[in-house]
Amino acid sequence: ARRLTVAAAQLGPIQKAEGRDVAVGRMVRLMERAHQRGVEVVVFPELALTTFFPRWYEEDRAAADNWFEAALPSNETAPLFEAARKYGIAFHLGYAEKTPEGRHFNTAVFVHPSGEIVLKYRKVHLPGHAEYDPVRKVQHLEKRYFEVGDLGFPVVRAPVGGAGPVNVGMLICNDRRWPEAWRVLGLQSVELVMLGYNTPSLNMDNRGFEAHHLRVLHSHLSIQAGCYQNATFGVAAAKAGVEDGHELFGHSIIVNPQGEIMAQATSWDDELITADCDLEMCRLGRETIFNFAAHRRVEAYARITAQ
Ligand code: CDT
Repeated sequence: ARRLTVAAAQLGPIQKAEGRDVAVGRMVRLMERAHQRGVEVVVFPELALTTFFPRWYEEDRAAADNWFEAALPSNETAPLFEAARKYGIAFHLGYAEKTPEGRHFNTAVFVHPSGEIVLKYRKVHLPGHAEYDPVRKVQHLEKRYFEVGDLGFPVVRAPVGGAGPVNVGMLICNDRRWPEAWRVLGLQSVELVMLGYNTPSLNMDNRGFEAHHLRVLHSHLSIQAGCYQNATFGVAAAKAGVEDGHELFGHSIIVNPQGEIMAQATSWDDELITADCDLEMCRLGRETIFNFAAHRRVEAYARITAQ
């Protein structure tokens, strides 16, 4: 068995007025708890260091730059890297990235306990809109503040914990709803998909009714199907609770390659959920029903990549 103990570190709300020091302090405490439970990988949510700022409209885009990280680690995020080194824990962090060239991305990194960034991913599926939308109850301005990710869906084979090399990949929030994104990871034999999300409990688009309970169903359905159809473990960490007056539904989960939920958060607060993963479980799907080499029919899939 190749065993790996993973955790989703759900975060309760981070209010607009709260600085990164508050979020990082809470995250370090979650890493302490992870260490006590023998965790080898901790997954933090999307845009984990601040409130979910794309709900706030700035006419001048540059005025939103204070939500972005120009360097990682920085003085404010260094305690995360120190905790990783101290406890020998790898971690996944979602954050807003501003590159030296002034480009903006919704980004996640996977950091080895040594502090080395072994994988970076930039969100491809940006939901929402670029201009202020008067019909919406709450704005969702990801298309205003971020460029579409330019790194594809990379998978890297990295040493993680005691399991030896593991094929790790990442998705960010809305990406989890797109089977194509999962499949591109699956085609690289991914074994562990890490993803963070900030998802409102209500559809704020205000253009039709979507029942409250379906929001969680759609999130779990997407993650469970993605894991099953690509024979991978998935660790999905939410930001949860009432943030700036708006509710995010939480319900972080860890899923196995059979699509089963192994652990689920039950609070809207900072909460660590963990699971012991036997990575050999990925082989069953990959060598039978989802043996891609034997059973995929790419000649029938041309529409998937046609513009
Ligand atoms: N952060 C993020 O991608 N959230 C979206 C909300 C969709 S509503 C514009 C999601 O798919 O969960």
